[in-house]
Amino acid sequence: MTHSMEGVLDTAEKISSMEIRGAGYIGRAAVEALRDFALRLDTSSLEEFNAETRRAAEILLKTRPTAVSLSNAIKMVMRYRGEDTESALRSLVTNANDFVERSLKAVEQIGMIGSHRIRDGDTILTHCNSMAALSIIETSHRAGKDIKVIATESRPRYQGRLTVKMLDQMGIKTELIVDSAVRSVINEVDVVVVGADVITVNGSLVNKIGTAQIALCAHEARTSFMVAAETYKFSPDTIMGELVPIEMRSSQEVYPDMPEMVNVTVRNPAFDVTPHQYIDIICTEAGAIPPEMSYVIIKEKLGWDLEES
Ligand code: RI2
Repeated sequence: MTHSMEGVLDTAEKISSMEIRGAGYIGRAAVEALRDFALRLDTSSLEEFNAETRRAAEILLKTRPTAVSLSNAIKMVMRYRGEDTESALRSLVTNANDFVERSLKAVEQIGMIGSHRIRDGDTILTHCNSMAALSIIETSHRAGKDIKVIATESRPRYQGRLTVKMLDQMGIKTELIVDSAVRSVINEVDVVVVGADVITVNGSLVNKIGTAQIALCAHEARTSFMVAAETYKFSPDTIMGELVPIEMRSSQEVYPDMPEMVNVTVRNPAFDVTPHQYIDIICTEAGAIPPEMSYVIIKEKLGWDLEES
């Protein structure tokens, strides 16, 4: 093994343990690790360069199974071309830097586009900790709209605590609730805004566990449900009929010092699926779309074609 694989393994470990988390953030971190690995590769053989970068890409891909941002980001970088190692490296580095730049810009654009749907005086409910969703909230606040946020804890990892801290720093009035309090507060909510780990070809959303229950509740209460998703959160594999794998995480996250029991196990799915019927709009950097338009995003924005799948 080349010595420089260390950085890749380190980033892979941080993504698996969720020290680095959030669908967009893991995509950017993986791409940066892959780029830095390629830059340190000491070889003049293009064959070796290709094999080594592929090996690094595979390690990074295996870290978290659900978020398609990871595989889309890595695929974009691995589309590099070159007739020798020098030009291949240049192309790979350009792809990686472009992805990071476009990804950060997308979060900003989503904030601007989504904020048009937030009215002065609105109460927004959010779940987990999504940079794209927070961008919509922050942009609305900066535009001078008087908004209030209700944030769920998002057990078992409590990403809601990160969210309320960020909202506090933005100067936005925020209330933290336990996940099971959503039904009790939904009639005070004007719009639910959440992020995305995956959008499927039919416009369904895979996001932090609990999202589907919130959507059901919002639907019953006639409350708008908005998703903030960069175009690289859309899944080309779902065009091929593939189902999105749902990551199962350790029981320790749910019940750390669980006493020994014979008949009890803990199930800890990290994500769930919200049917597209419960989604009013998906805000992407390419515009606000109805979920039914997801196919167009996959075809046109991700440059998907059959051969690649
Ligand atoms: P951004 C998170 O997953 C949540 O599911 C959140 O909605 C999603 O990433 C999107 O985050 P986790 O990594 O890309 O906490 O919008 O499991 O930041």
